[in-house]
Amino acid sequence: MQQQKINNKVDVNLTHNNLQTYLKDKKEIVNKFLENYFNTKFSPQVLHESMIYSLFAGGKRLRPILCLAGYQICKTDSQNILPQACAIELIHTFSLIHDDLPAIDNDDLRRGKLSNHKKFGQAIAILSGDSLLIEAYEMFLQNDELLAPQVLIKALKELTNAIGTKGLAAGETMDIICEGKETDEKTLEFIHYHKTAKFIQAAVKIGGILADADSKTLNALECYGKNLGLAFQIIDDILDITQTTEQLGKPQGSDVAKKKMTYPALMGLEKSKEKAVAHIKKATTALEFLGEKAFWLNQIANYVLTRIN
Ligand code: GRG
Repeated sequence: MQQQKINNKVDVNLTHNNLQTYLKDKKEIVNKFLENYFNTKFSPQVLHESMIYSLFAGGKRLRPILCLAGYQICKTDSQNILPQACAIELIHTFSLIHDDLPAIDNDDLRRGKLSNHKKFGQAIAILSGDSLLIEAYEMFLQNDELLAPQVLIKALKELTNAIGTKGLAAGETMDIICEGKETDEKTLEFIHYHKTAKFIQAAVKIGGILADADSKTLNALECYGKNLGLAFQIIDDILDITQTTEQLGKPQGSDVAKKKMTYPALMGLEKSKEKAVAHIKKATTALEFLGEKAFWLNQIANYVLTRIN
């Protein structure tokens, strides 16, 4: 095991020789925690089945991984914050289930499988989405004895702020009401920031908050997370055009079919890619003062640009 001592305080674990193994290992840790958590069946059985159907349909686990990586800037014992990191994945999965519903995006495929309502019907899909959101709060409050109460409350505020009327809910609403309309870049950035980037930003910042990072580090994580999230959504829009349904695990071209407002629609593929690159540059620049401690966050930033699904 190769370990590197950074500024006499923090050990950065460099056991992974490349990003793919790092992402794979972290994904396994997240999946194991989630499997244990949902191991006990509850009644009604169909609610449990529907929740775990979407939760274990094969997501990348990017948000919990970002949370763990944000924490590891300052501390090494990241297993202590697995409940908080994994709670973020529950909320993400809830948002995907509801996003696919006929009343919202009406998509039949998600993560390479039938979307939740196609498998279980709309009523169960709505209820299992709601249940994942609520269960996330219960999960987030696990291991609370390991964290100072003020730290946990600060992290919870960050999370709630990212998903409610100042975040996910607002972004998704704007996305829906702008469908088929000509909108400007400002509106598009509002949609992207609120429906995607703010939650990604919160994931990485919550890691920093739980590690009791200083304000300079938290500001840097905030800038990194925002720009990473904006790049992530631009690349998502590009992949919707350039990849196959098989590669995406969801219908190809669905943004175009729904006349969604996207960067490729506004400025074309090349300019969109340039914009994503510029956001990634901003994200990594924000972390420069952290040096090697930001190694994995920088690697993840490059991955966001080159991902294929
Ligand atoms: C919070 C009240 C409230 C409502 C939720 C439905 C909804 C409102 C929001 C949906 C927002 C949404 C689906 C945004 C898209 C974000 C995005 C790019 C998702 C894909 O993320 P990946 O690629 O997916 O990380 P995997 O499957 O890998 O986890």
